[in-house]
Amino acid sequence: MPKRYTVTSALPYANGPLHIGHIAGAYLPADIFVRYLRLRGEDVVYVCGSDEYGAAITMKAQKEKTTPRAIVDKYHTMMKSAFERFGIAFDIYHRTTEPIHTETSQGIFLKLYEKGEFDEQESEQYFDEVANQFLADRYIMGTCPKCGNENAYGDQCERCGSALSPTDLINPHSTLSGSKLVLRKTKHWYLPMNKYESWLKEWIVKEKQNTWKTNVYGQCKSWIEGGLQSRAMTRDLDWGVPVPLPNAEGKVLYVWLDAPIGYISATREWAKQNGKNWEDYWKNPDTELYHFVGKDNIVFHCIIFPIILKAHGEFILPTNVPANEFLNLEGDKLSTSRNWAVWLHEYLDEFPDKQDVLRYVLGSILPETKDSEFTWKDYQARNNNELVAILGNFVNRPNNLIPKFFAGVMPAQYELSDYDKNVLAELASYPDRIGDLIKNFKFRDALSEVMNVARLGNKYLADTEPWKIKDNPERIATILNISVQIIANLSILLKPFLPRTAEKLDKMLGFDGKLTWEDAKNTNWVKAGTLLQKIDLLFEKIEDDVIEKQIQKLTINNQQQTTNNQQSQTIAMANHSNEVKPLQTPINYDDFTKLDIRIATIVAAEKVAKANKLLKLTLETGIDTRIVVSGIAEHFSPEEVVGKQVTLLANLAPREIRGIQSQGMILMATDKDGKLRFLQPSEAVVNGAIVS
Ligand code: B3M
Ligand code: ZN
Repeated sequence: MPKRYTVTSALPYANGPLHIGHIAGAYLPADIFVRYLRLRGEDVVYVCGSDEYGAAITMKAQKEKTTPRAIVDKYHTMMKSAFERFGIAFDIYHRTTEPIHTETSQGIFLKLYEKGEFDEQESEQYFDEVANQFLADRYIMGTCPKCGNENAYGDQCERCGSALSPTDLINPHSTLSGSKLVLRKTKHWYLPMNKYESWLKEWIVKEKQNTWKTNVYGQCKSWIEGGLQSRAMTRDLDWGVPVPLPNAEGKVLYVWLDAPIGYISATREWAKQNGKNWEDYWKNPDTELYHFVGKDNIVFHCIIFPIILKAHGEFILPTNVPANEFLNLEGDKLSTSRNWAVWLHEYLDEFPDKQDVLRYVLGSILPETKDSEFTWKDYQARNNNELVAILGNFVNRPNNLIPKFFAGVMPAQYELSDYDKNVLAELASYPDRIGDLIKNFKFRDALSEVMNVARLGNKYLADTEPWKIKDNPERIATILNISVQIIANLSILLKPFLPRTAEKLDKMLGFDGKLTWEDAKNTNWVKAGTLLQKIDLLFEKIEDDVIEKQIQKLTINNQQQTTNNQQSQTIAMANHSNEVKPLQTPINYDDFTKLDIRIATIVAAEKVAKANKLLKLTLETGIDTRIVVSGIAEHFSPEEVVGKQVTLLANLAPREIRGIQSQGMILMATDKDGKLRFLQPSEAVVNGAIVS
């Protein structure tokens, strides 16, 4: 009897594209797990979809000056296609804006409401009188009470990392309208999580100690032991699943309530389309439920969602939540806002045939127990030294030799040496070992064991050297037969990890694809006489220039983004400051053309004796090398200005300052706190370039 499994991967927010950190966190591990279970003949449903509600979406819409609907449509389409192209084998990729999701989540909310599981509470929350709405924490900005950062958010200060709530902020204001905020009463439905503490102590702290990963178990334990608080399950927002109660206008379900219910609605939709009963997958206690997520989602999947399922009363609870840690990139955290990422869709555009290379590299470095790191050089090394040199090389030998010696027909096995027998016995031991590793979420080790099968094959051929054997065709036949048995089993063992490569091997061996994991224990099942197909090289070497280009691209993207971010910050700050001086009397164009403004480079700088404010600067202007005395010594040291390009009013009549002839004036911007900033071209230009 097959066992029934429901497997989920976190629903990604539809507010941006997917990057390799997402993939390594919640998608590739689940995909390996599911493909393995399917090969075992189990009854599996693997569901996912886009998370389309919540402030993450409305903020993105505001930033892109469009509607939440346009944002979710755009990113849902983009993510769905990237997952497909990469080969994540969901049974359904759904979305939370579908009517069946509204119905499912409202149904669960109502059931809890009717059972009296919620506390109705009035509290005071910040209201924006200009935008006429209550604000999500992220829409509120103010000064951090801990570090004084003036740009802290209502939920967190990004400078000092403190978790905040909006009422902690000093001078809170709305990022929507810029206006000051007022406190207003509002009603919400709270889930009293403390009621479930003793149950969680039993269900997690006691029962899950030996089966949940230590990183997951540890986090849960400290949450539970630290005491759980009530959490509001509704929000004042206009983008979300409406609260299905009278007098709840303008209120929607908290996104972390509706999103995990998205797994259930996705299963319902899949069942409807495939003639299945969704309840088998969510209500039958024989079914095992697995949630694959990143570490920032642990609490929601291990504590909050299980409380909801438990409170509802009809659902099964997760057997395991094998959360991963984070993946870093080239020595730094992956970051969407800094554009420090390898974007999945861009990778697939640039390397349309290298899905398996990325699966292999990510599979080898999955952050299973601690954060790990992707670098392009490592990507190149793993491709060239492992995929090409071990797996590709091994397969290619029989692929070339059998057409040459046996006209492409699978040769027979004759008498086996002890060495042959040992190799076959070792081969037969892999499927159980690899299967156990997969079941225990040790995907890295499992993948490296699969590579050991290819290593075994390489060693076997290097030891037996069939190409050197003279006058013993039976021995050559036997060796090549055994090599093909190794390839055949590899084709099965590779399926969960590198599905496209496995398909190529199936093609070589003429398989029809109906193989099971158990078949890989048989070491003599490719029959003599089978016509084998010669296939192209499985992998190709990746050259340095390809890798250099990717590394450069990262740096360029990141710099562009930093400049964009600075510009928007500058605009935001300028808009906020009320100390901007009024405009001066208008001038005409001729007045302006009298000014000769140039870009020049500071090539030397020193302090002017007995003058605190003055620096003597030597400038390369393109026309000449000249001295300018500038009143910036309190803001910059001589060392830090040398090498800077600056904007110079070049035709200001020379004048003597402290006995030095100063020829021109450096133009500076004065910030609201009085700090001086250079005006620089966005990219270096020639000295003498005219500013007009
Ligand atoms: N969308 C958060 C995230 O993307 C959230 C996951 C929902 S899973 C139900 O990290
Ligand atoms: Zn702070």
